[in-house]
Amino acid sequence: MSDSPQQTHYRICPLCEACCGLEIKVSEGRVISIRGHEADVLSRGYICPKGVALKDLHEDPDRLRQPLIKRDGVFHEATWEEAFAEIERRLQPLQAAHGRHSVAMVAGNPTSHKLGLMLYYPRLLKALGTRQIFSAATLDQMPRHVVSGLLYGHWMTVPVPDIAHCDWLLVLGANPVASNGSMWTVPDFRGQAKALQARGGKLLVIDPRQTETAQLADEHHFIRPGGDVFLLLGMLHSLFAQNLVKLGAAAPWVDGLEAVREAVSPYSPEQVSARCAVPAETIERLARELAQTPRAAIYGRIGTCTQSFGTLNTWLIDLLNLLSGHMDQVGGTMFPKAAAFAANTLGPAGQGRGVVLGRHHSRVSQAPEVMGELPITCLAEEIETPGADQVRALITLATNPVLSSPNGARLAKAFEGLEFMLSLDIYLNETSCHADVILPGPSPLEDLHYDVPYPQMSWRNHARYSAPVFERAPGQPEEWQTLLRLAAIAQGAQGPQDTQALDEQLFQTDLRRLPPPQSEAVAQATAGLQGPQRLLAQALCQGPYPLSLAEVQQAPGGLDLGPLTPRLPEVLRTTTGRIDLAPAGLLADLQRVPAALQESSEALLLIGRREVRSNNSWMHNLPTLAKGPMRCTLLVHPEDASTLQLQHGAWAWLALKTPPTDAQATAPGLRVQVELSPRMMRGVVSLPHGWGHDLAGARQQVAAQRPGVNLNALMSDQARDPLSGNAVLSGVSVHLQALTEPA
Ligand SMILES: Nc1nc2c(c(=O)[nH]1)N[C@H]1C(S)=C(S)[C@@H](COP(=O)(O)OP(=O)(O)OC[C@H]3O[C@@H](n4cnc5c(=O)[nH]c(N)nc54)[C@H](O)[C@@H]3O)O[C@H]1N2
Ligand SMILES: Nc1nc2c(c(=O)[nH]1)N[C@H]1C(S)=C(S)[C@@H](COP(=O)(O)OP(=O)(O)OC[C@H]3O[C@@H](n4cnc5c(=O)[nH]c(N)nc54)[C@H](O)[C@@H]3O)O[C@H]1N2
Ligand code: SF4
Ligand SMILES: [Mo]
Repeated sequence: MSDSPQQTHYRICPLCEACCGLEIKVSEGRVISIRGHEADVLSRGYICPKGVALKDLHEDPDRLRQPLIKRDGVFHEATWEEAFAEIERRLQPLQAAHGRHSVAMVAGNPTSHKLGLMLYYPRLLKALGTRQIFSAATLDQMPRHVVSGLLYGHWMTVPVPDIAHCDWLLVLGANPVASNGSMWTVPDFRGQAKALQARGGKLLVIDPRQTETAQLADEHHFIRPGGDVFLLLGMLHSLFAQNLVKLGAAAPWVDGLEAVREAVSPYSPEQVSARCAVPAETIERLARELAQTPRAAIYGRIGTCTQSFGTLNTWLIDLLNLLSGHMDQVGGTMFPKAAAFAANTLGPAGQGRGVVLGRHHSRVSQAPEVMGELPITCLAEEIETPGADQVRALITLATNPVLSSPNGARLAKAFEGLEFMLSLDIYLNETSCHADVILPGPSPLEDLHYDVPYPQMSWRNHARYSAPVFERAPGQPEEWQTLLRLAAIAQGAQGPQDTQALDEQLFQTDLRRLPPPQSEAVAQATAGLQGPQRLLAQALCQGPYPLSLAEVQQAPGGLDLGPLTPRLPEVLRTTTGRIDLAPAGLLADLQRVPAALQESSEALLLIGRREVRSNNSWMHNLPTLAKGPMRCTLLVHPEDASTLQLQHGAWAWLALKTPPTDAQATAPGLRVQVELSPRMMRGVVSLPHGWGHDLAGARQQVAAQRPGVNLNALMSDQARDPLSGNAVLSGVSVHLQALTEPA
């Protein structure tokens, strides 16, 4: 059988935001090899170990291939029809008795990497009609969406560094060498950064840890966790003080410069230096270099978002790019132009409806809705607290909040109190084990692929499509079909449903809303298609290039749509057609800063970290990634360790300095293994999230062998950025104490 034909498939990796193009060799239905695809227009051959691990994921015996139904506390394999019947039997009476808001929905990170999930999840939400909508966005980038909405008029109008032409790049609170980038699709960041350096440019990193990215940089400065707001205000102050403010290409379109000048005037570098632990001269110099380098950009990411000042930080970063004349400029920070699905390419150019925040509020904490969602840190209380619209049923979609969301133990307990829980997940894990029914998706290699959000944030414009590598297992629906079936159940349908007919109905309804010339073009572009492919063909035809699906499909390495180009004012969708530099809500939030500036910062602070062989909470079950040293360790600076009498490899007790009480109580502490690291800032320790695979009920045999500890069992769900609802996950005050037991 050794002469059996080998096939080569090209497909996009669905595991992280780098969206690398892969070359997958297959023989007799098995993966032989996975490499980076050299001819891919975006990633040009780059790959990381997780891409290679798609083989393990496809073959993982623990990956679910059948629906599971829990009866008397035990999961049993079921047919798809049995599973849908059970959901119908349990969900519909709850909706009828308690109303639509009694069903909550939580979506996780992989949702944004799946075409079918991205396009059909909104259909399920609409069918449910619930306001109890949560996602990982409020553990992550919600501040970015808020600022994009307020300044440029759409949540997804995200400026990214034009790294191909930039000569000075300041990275703040991000570690793209390990994370492969976020809210910025830039496969092979290391290669791009080295090219920048090779042309005489400079990479600078500001981070409480000397990260893998910092080790590559020309300059690294420690910052006291949570100190970014002070540093950024100091830099803006310094731009004004040194008379360096220039608006460049954005000048004709901006308002509010005087309001910004006034707002930052109290924060001289001398004033803020102690609070961020960056010397005043450095703050001044950074501002000067930013303004005086013709092609320069600042990029901030999750370390700047998961703080109580997350939205302010994101705003101040954009202001620095704008006020140094680098916004929308080649080599500065630019707006990608995606071939499909980008709201900032649709409708009248240059003006739009803008965004509205707080259209409703959460029932218990009164947290404002943002982008249609409530903060995920409000989920537990919405389940626990009696009253009208109490959450009684929950649907989770590709998410593991017991490990990924603060106060995971409280969530796990709340899940046990639900009247019904459904998980759409490919594993029986720490979250889905609480469900009554689990519906698995296909293996990623059995799924077609086109990225919806990431081309909107890519370093270069492109359009890439991948066909499935393998056929789906018999009986396994595509996930969009599962979502449509659930939408029908949410609307009261009984018994088996024809998902193709449902899809047809929804599509035709949408088509009728288009004006005749457009509807004809769309009908033509989508003829003979269905499901996500049809919606993709529609989006490509309505997009700014415009393209046919066939054109994209016929380019195995993707279509190169060129470098980023200036887009102001066409990209704007604000009501005024202008950029308000100083939105009232942001100016008001700035009122919290003076008090924070006075706070002392003596405590030991906890931050997280990412490591290239890990992916949040869910790839620890794959043998090729799980090998090597234990990654769930607490990094401690050797001098801090010596003060605390901690040895390398010893066990220590990590607890919150001010633990929450009563219902909000988190784990009293975590038993963590200490790893000495001179790369930590003094007074700061680091523990990664997504571990703790020793909880009863999960079925991930490899992960359970080295479970690690769940950082989010310790984290409080009470700390949020008030504007975005984003959780505070970094810069938390902790106690650390040596334990005497042997390792
Ligand atoms: N303390 C702390 N906590 C954090 C963070 C932090 O920095 N610090 N980071 C936060 C961030 S940025 C994020 S995005 C969140 C991520 O948190 P989540 O959104 O919960 O995502 P994951 O932990 O990656 O879990 C993904 C789940 O999707 C399942 N899955 C994978 N592929 C598929 C598929 O194709 N279909 C279906 N149906 N399911 C699938 C996996 O089995 C897993 O259960 O974690 C957050 N939590
Ligand atoms: N290998 C791997 N890759 C991933 C993931 C993963 O889990 N593993 N997760 C994916 C997801 S969901 C996301 S959202 C992205 C995130 O991508 P990144 O934003 O690059 O995430 P991190 O690597 O956590 O980098 C955040 C950095 O912020 C620093 N930091 C912490 N607190 C502060 C602070 O107060 N101020 C400043 N200036 N810095 C601070 C941390 O030390 C850390 O180096 O990564 C994605 N890629
Ligand atoms: S960096 Fe790794 S995980 Fe991310 S898309 Fe590329 S191969 Fe996949
Ligand atoms: Mo994330």
